[in-house]
Amino acid sequence: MATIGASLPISGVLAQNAPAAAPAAKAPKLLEMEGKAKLAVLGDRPLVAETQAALMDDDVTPTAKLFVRNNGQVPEATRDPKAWKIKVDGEVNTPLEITLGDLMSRFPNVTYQLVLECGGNGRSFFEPEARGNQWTNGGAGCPQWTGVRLADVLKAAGLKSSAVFTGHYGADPTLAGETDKPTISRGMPIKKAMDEHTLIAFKLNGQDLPLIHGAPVRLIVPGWAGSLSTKWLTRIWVRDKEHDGPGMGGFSYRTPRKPIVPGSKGDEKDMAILESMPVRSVITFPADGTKLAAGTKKLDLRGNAWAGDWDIKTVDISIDAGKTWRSAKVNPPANKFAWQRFTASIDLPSSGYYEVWSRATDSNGVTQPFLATNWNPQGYGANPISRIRVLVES
Ligand SMILES: Nc1nc2c(c(=O)[nH]1)N[C@H]1C(S)=C(S)[C@@H](COP(=O)(O)O)O[C@H]1N2
Ligand SMILES: [Mo]
Repeated sequence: MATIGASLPISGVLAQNAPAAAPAAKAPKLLEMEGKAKLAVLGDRPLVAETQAALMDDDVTPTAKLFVRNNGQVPEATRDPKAWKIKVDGEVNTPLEITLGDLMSRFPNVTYQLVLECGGNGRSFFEPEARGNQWTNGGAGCPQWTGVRLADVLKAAGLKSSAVFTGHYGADPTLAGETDKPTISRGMPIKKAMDEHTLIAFKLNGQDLPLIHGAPVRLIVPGWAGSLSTKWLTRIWVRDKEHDGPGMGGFSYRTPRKPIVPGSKGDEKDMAILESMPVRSVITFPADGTKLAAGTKKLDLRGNAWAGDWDIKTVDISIDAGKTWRSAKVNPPANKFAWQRFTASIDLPSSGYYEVWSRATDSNGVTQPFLATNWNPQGYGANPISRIRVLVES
């Protein structure tokens, strides 16, 4: 009979958010795609790949390292990007059908560094397992996006007083290959659509959008679930009520208004749309499992923290399971909705094994919990403290 000890996960109850590279964890399949780094593949059909923590060690996420999340197939590349048409209709005075070329020349072009984060980021930390792609913290990136403000386009169309919500459509076929129905179609309240950082984007890090990231044009709705940031954008429908496309109902992108029993079915009626993503920090250097030379007395670490609609106020580091905390230095964001880099130089009292924890607090005063909380069937909102393990050799 196996001993209890042998089956005990590291650090007992907290092992539910043990780093992905825990001894028992299988090595992930790595992405092989031109122009992309070897990201960890979470699914092939549709293609979903996350950025390993150690690959997130950048101020500005390089295009090669940006995670990929498709819900259907990748549409064919257009031969004439400038002729690509976007329709803006519904509760507007003057419906528009505008080519990408006209859009680029008619409205001011702006560039921001904006976090794009999958709504399910952190899902793997839920216990019991929630349905969906098992993201650790790598369903997020913060590259530079260039585009026009959605607000400018909506103003040009003239919002009617009945306008309350948007509904977004992209050109990607469903997994089954259908083109007559949307793969996913989410939408947001007009207030978020009118935020000056919500973009119709056509450049990523100064280059034309790659096909996999939505070429020739996509939405970027920073701080909220990535599913709002429609790739291969074809239409924005301005609605007089909450949008009801695929991805808007049931347990999709919704979290419980009152906590439910983990693993239970839940009740759709008690779910509310997930809006701002929660505060999160990721230690990006050193990599989990790093061995430090004997005699190492200091650990210089780096990471990123971000918090949906909010800024980061503080990041704290612990090497003793939260008994004591040290403040990290937190850089200001490049602009609103950019992630913030943190650095810390931590004294290591002796050789041996350490778990290094990072815990961010947002400008709203909300801190990352120790465990994924507010369990829900499709697993949104898991943002426990981030952890790496290091061994100082003796
Ligand atoms: N048309 C379309 N847009 C889409 C998706 C999709 O499947 N189809 N996936 C969404 C989701 S769930 C996320 S998290 C982001 C991912 O963007 P990326 O693949 O460029 O990282 O795109 C969003 N936009
Ligand atoms: Mo997503």
